[in-house]
Amino acid sequence: MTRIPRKLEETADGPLHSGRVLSGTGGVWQVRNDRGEIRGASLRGRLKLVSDSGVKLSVGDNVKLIEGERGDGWMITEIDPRSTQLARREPGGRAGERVVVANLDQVVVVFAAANPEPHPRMLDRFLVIAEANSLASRIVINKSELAPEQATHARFADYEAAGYPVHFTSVVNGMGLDQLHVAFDGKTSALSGPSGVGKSSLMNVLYPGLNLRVGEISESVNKGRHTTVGAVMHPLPGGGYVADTPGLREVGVWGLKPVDLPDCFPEFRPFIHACRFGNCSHLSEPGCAVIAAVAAGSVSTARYDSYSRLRIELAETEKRWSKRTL
Ligand SMILES: Nc1nc2c(ncn2[C@@H]2O[C@H](COP(=O)(O)OP(=O)(O)OP(=O)(O)O)[C@@H](O)[C@H]2O)c(=O)[nH]1
Ligand SMILES: [Mg+2]
Ligand SMILES: [Zn+2]
Repeated sequence: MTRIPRKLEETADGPLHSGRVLSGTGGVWQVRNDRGEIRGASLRGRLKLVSDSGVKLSVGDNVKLIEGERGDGWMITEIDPRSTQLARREPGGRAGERVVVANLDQVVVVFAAANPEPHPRMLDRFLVIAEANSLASRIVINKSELAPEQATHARFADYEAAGYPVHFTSVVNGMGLDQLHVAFDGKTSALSGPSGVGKSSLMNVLYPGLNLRVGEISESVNKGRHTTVGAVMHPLPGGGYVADTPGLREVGVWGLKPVDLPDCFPEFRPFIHACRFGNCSHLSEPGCAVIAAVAAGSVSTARYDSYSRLRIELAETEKRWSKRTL
């Protein structure tokens, strides 16, 4: 197979430009080029062969483009190597990896202080998924005006202690919006969190003109066809992108081995190599430094509880899958 030269500005096919894939799940993709133009693009024939054998094009990919033959769109001639990727297991529990967004700088997990009530166990799952994909996370607690400030801060103190930046915001009174704006600018962020917490409202108030739909039950509209609903990247006026990732609520901790879970809890890291047994699961072993840290109050009981639940879940999943391949 002939390689397409990466550095050339001009090829036999015409001018080569760079772009970023904004949306699409196969077939036609929406791509934004380095001049800010957005058009439909399809994979060039020989890239399709490559994608059949492994690397699939994903939202967030950086690509090289040429004019399509009929002049009505672009052809994607090359997919640049990815710096990061957020992957999830196939819906329905089937084994297999699916890249949700490529080249992310951070995951921004949004919950509400109230209405709907935040579920810390769900937040922990989102954070583990980000950690397992080696992505930095940022937590946003929106609708802050609906709950007493001190109580809300106390509720999320575990996360600040673990080293996660936590933003307390309100679309209603403007609290925390300036700092959040700075956190998004110039970066590629994946926005996730439960329905109704105000993700779209936040983006609309931070970036007027994005016009994301607010208050619609976006998830239920897509119910039953989650497999075809992919992430959509929105270019931000000041540079950077934000990716809406519907269906991320169903994100599984696919491919994560139980032994890799402790490292996905940043506040465990100082302790995980200090246990008596090298293969300590930190669930019940004598001489476990993590359990000791929980008892001493250096690691939060709630976070440890999330860890032990997830660890057991992952061990069960692993067992089921290994049985299936026998
Ligand atoms: N009180 C209060 N309400 C808010 C705030 N932000 C958003 N809302 C309201 O919360 C509701 C849900 O907001 P959305 O922005 O649609 O929520 P979402 O997270 O995008 O929801 P999905 O798209 O379903 O995932 C709307 O009625 C908003 O007006 C806030 O800071 N305070
Ligand atoms: Mg929304
Ligand atoms: Zn241990």
